[in-house]
Amino acid sequence: MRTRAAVALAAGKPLEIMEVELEGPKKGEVLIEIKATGVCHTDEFTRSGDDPEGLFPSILGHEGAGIVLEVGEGVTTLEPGDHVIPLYTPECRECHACLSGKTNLCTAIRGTQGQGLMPDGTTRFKMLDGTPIFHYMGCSTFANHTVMPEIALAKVRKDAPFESICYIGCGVTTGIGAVINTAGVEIGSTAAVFGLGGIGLNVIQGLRMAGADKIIGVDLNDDKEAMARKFGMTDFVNPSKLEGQTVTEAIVELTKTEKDAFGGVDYSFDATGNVKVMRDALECSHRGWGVSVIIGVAPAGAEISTRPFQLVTGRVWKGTAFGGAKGRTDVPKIVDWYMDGKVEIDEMITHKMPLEEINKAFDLMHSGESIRSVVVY
Ligand code: NAD
Ligand code: AHE
Ligand code: ZN
Repeated sequence: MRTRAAVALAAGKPLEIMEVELEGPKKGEVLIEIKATGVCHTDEFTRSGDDPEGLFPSILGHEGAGIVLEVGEGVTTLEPGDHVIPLYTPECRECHACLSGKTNLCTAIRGTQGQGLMPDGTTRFKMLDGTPIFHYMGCSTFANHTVMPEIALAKVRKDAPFESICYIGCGVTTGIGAVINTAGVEIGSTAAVFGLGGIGLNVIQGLRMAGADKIIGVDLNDDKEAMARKFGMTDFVNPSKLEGQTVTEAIVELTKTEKDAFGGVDYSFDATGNVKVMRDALECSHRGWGVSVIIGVAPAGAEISTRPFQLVTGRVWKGTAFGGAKGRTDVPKIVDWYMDGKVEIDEMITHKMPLEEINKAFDLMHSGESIRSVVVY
């Protein structure tokens, strides 16, 4: 069939809207009509050329929601008409990782996924001249139709609006999951969140759900403060406005009490992708027990560093992918939370646009005007 897609033809170039050919689902695969997709900073990371796994031409997008149109041979858990959220972290429930109970990082198809290919080593997308187009993170939601493996689709209730729940396909789940699954934040904790964008705000939302007392938000853009306060941020620090103090010192100062001369937060989160910020996030966490979670994705060649003394004195550095969520199991539950009013999504979706205007979503991200842009097909 033919479908419309925004194609990344080369690193650093705007996406180009075009008709592409899409082959139908093979064994174990499913054809989906994508109804809406969020634009995450990770899409920009790859579009820009910073992603060591970036491939071109490719169809980016990994934060979608849609309807099953057709299932391939052997598909048993989905049927046409089902509503689904694509998963860049699949859940096969059979691989060593899934059976370990220790991680959400299913390994069933990670090899081919990272090469922009379907599990059989081929692509389903091609240009009208026959040039193959790579898949992206196993999803490619910047196409009106896509083909995905059954194990990478979460079946969700049919009354949930696509334009909102697409965000659960990455940002919402990553932010809330980082707090609940990865950090394991307890009631009464103190926390710092670096980067108050589409992920950071969901970390704040997760911290409020977990019952954190003090939630310090850090961003270079003052315009992010108001929205973050609505979601539960109690204190705001703009590192570029500090005089005679580092951001780490400012956070330590905000958390010192009469009983605690050391100060430092119980939990910190990087949602910027900047390795210097990752260091600040670790170093503002509490001596003896602070846990710092890296969410941000850093460019090829970037490395983190700190004095080993920071770890010797009890701080723990962790990372999280998709908030540690097991997609087929957890995503339908998060959709229920949204429908039951337990998590907020709509206020964070600041812009909606048709596919033809998708490049605006990247402009809005760069200018700091948006939290999340959603493309509605
Ligand atoms: P975003 O662009 O919406 O937000 C980033 C925020 O960080 C912006 O508000 C920006 O002003 C702020 N910022 C930038 N540099 C800063 C600095 N030096 N100090 C303080 N604030 C700074 O991006 P997003 O969609 O929220 O994504 C955030 C990061 O998380 C990206 O690196 C993205 O690739 C990554 N991510 C990771 C996962 C995962 O599973 N680990 C999932 C989704 C996104
Ligand atoms: N390709 C990059 C890594 C990108 C990355 O870390 N992706 C996250 C999800 S970001 C979603 O917005 C992830 O899930 N990582 C686990 C995995 O298996 O990719 C690189 O640096 O090579
Ligand atoms: Zn994402």
